[in-house]
Amino acid sequence: MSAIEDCQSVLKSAHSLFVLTGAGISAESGIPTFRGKDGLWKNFSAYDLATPEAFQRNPELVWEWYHWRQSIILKARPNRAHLAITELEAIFEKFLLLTQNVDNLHQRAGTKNILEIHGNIFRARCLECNKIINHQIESEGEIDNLPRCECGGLLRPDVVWFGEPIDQDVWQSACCFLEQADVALICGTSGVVWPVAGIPEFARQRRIKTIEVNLEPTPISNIVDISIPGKAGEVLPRIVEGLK
Ligand code: BV8
Ligand code: ZN
Repeated sequence: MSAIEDCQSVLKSAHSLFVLTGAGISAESGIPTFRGKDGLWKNFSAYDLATPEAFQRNPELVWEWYHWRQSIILKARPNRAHLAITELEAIFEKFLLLTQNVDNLHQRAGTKNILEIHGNIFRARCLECNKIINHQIESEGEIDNLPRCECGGLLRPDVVWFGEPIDQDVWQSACCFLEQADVALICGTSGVVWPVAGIPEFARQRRIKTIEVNLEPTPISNIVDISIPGKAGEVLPRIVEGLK
C-alpha cells in the first residue's frame, strides 16, 4: 500500500482529526517560508526580525518587514492545500486546525475551527494599553511614521516572536483536543520551532496516529507513523479524494 493509501485507511477509521500546519502549507501561495532560501528579506533572516529585541532596536525596519509580508499575502490566494484542509473539516465529526502561520490564509480558505498559536499578521497590539486592533497596510515601502494606537501608544504586530511565550489558553485548548484525537496530520512544518515542535512526540506517546506531509525529511519524519513526501498542494487533495 502507498503512504497515501495508508494515510487514507487510517483517516477512514478516525472520528477526530487534529491538523497542524506550518509555513510550508502557504509556500504554494507564494508566501516565503522561514527556513527556505526565499525566507530572506533585505538580507535579513526571519529569525533576526521576529524578535522583541529587533523591534526594540529598529521598529521601523520590523514594521517594514511585516508590511512587506502583508503586501505579499494580500496578493496571494489560499492554495489547494488550504482548501483540502477545509474539506477535511467538513468530513470529520471532530476537527481542530492548529496553525503556526500568521497569514490568515486558512481563514480565507473557509476553515472555521482554527487556533493561531503564533498570532496573526493582520492584527496589531498597543504597547501602552494592550488594545488589539485589525491592522492592514495602506501602502508598501518605507515607513513614514510608526503605527500608533488611539491612546498614542506604539503598536506592534500581534504575533508571538522568538523568545516570547505563546498564549497558554490557546496551547491548553490545542493539547486538550489533541489528547482525544484519533489522528494528527502534520503539514508543511520543519518541526524545529518550540513548543509546537513537541507535538508529534506528545501524540506518539498517547498512541495517536501521526501523519506528516512535507517536501523533505524533517526531525519529526522519524517520529510519525506515516511520512508522505511531496507538495502539500498536491498530496492533501489526493488524500481528501480518497475519503469521499
Ligand atoms: C517560547 C510568528 C518560551 C512571527 C513565529 C525549547 C523549548 C521552548 C522554547 C525553545 C526551545 N528551544 C528554542 C526555543 C526558543 C524558540 C525556538 O523554538 N527556536 C527555534 C528556532 C530553535 N521558541 C520560542 O521562542 C517560542 N517561545 O518557547 O517561549 C518562554 C516561556 C516563558 C517566558 C518567555 C519565553 C515562540 C516561537 C514562536 C516564533 N514565532 N511566528 C512571524 O511569523 O512573524 S514562528 C515562525 O517560524 C512561523 O510561525 C513559522 O511557521 C515558523 C517556522 O516554522 P515552520 O512553520 O515549520 O516553517 P519553516 O519555514 O521552518 O519550514 C517550512 C517547512 O515546510 C519545511 O519543512 C519545508 O520543507 C516545508 N515545505 C515547503 N514547501 C512545502 C513544504 N511542505 C509541503 N508542501 C510544500 N509546498
Ligand atoms: Zn493604546
